[in-house]
Amino acid sequence: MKVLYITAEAAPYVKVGGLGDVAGTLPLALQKIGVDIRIALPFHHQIDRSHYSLKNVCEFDVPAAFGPVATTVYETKLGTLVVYLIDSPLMPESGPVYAMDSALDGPKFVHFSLAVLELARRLDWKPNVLHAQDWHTAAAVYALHLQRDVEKSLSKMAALLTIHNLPYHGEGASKALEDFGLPPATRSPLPWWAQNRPLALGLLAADHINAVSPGYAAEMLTEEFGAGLDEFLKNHKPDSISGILNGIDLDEWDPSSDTALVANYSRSNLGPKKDNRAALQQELGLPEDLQGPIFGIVSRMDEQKGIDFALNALRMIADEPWQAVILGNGSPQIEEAARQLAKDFPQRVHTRIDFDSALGRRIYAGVDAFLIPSRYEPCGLTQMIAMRYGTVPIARAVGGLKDTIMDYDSSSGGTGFLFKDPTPVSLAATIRRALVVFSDQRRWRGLQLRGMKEDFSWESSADQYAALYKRLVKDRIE
Ligand code: NHF
Repeated sequence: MKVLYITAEAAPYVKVGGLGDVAGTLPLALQKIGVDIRIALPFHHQIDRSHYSLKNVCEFDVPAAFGPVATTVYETKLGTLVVYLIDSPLMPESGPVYAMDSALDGPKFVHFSLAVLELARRLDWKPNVLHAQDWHTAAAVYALHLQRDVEKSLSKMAALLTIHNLPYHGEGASKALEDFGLPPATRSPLPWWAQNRPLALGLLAADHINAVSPGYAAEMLTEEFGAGLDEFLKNHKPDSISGILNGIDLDEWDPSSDTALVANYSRSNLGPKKDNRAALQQELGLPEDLQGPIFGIVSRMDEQKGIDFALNALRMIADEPWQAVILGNGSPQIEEAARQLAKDFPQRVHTRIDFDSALGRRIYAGVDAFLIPSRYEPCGLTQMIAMRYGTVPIARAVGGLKDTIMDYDSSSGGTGFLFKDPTPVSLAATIRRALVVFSDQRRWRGLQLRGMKEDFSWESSADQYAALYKRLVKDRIE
């Protein structure tokens, strides 16, 4: 079984969000259990050419309405795992990995998707699974579907599309699909408005669709979370949608060896966590005589993450003792609201508008509870990291959050606190519930220890992906 894992980002080469973490770790976990897997990645300008040893694999043109696109494929290695970096004049020389407007990203990602298929045709190593992620690579799934019945070299290749974020359809990229000769699916069960969107076409064409948690796989079929595609997905091929929970890299996220911390600790030696708490308060100028918990937020600041209403929830519980540390960047309005909270509560709140991974680690270790108020969350990695660091998550009961956090209950325990409605009132009520438990340090410690005991390694997810690949290959051959 040979798997070509195709993604817009992968750590350590280029990482914007959770997809980068997953794409940089899952293939390695799969390789470890014997899956012959390679990664294909656009050669973004953010990838430092001088840093990696690069081999030129092949060069070809990808035809387009505006003329052929000269494409060069390089090979580099992540350990022993082969990574293809695909370069072309359509790769911008500056600017972000993802533009705010998917129309600007259309040509680079549609070209990338088609170039990956062309690479698959040319390699001696013949993939029998194409594993695409999100809209950026969904055009490869659609193109494969259109071509594999007439092209022998592609006929044995099955396609899996993993959904990390359903609402991003790549709607602005329809012009690019047309330019690269990919027709809209006008006579398909897709809603008319989705028939020329890369993600929808990938969903239509994939042999299997999986979400990054079982919870989100089920939610995608509902109006609230289906991003307009719920009816289509509900009526899609039976057994063709499932969920596999993401994992985290347990070596990378380990409070007993994390060098960013002032004091290391573990489940059997939790004491030094409080030194990290005191050090964080000192670092950020927050008073150390606090009786209540410190809440942490480390997040992209956009609508999905619900930071806007979490800030209001904190205002609603100003009568209680707590502090909050907020780190992240994104939407200017949410950034401003987070700054304003710190201005209004200078003795309690520290806001840092930044992407600072070392400070992020000190926050995971130094705070008591972590706020994850997402409006939707396909999997979420921060709750798993928080629990590993003995920090109790307070999260909305959606998607992967509800799959990984057990809501506290005085008789059966639990690993965190879950709330239902994406409103300040609902979150404030849940924080008050957490404050009561925090005031009994013995019960709080139980929460911490149970969370630290959870197994969020990639192993079981990798086994599930391997089994799914096997099934897809078998179905394709039969
Ligand atoms: O964990 C990686 C990540 C998810 O919930 C996260 C999200 C984007 O929204 O799968 O992708």
